[in-house]
Amino acid sequence: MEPKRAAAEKAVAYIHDGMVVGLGTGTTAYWAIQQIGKRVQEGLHIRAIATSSHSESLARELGIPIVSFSEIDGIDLTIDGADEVDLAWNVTKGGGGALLREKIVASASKRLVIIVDESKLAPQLGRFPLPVEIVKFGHEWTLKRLASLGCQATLRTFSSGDGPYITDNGNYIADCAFGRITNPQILHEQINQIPGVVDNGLFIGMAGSVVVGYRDGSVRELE
Ligand code: ABF
Repeated sequence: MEPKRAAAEKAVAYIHDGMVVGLGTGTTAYWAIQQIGKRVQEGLHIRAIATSSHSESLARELGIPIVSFSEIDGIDLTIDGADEVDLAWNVTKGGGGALLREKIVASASKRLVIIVDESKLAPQLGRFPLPVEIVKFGHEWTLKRLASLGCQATLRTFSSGDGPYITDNGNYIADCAFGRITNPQILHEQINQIPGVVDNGLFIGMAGSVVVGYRDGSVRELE
């Protein structure tokens, strides 16, 4: 089985009846949503909150009951992908442009299970450009402030070239190539102090579990 799918299906086994489940975004989370949909069709009773309009549409197609934050007191378990995971389980997210809703859902979750293939494991964060959600107004200045922290900050555009990428929340994404992030906690604080920044893709100390699918076909939860 493909490593991302193996990690996703192992994590979905943690879900039990009555849970409120956070649905991640990305190609790994896609397999988790597919497996959750299968279990719902087999009788699993859950409610779910999605971290993106794309994941919500997929979940609805599969018959997964979608709720909003107005209908729940919290989330029991969120399963989501990542772009990088370091040795302390700090995570870079947002390559899929959903970092803000992902962080809100993760922060409301009793347990966040990160699902990745082994290519996402890194001794230190930074190889993957850090996504930062920024508002449109003054974004040119915000990009300059981000660059002054020591990165190459570029405005994410649609792959079709049709202008800046717009998030589900109507904001822009700046991709910030730091190369190496020696202190993710400090960088997280520095970035979020910049006016115009909504949030960034550093998830510090939020991952409760990390499940990894390997190329040799094995899958395991990191200790
Ligand atoms: C999402 O999953 C994003 O935060 C992250 O960028 C992406 C990882 O990509 P994939 O699972 O497609 O490799 O949660």
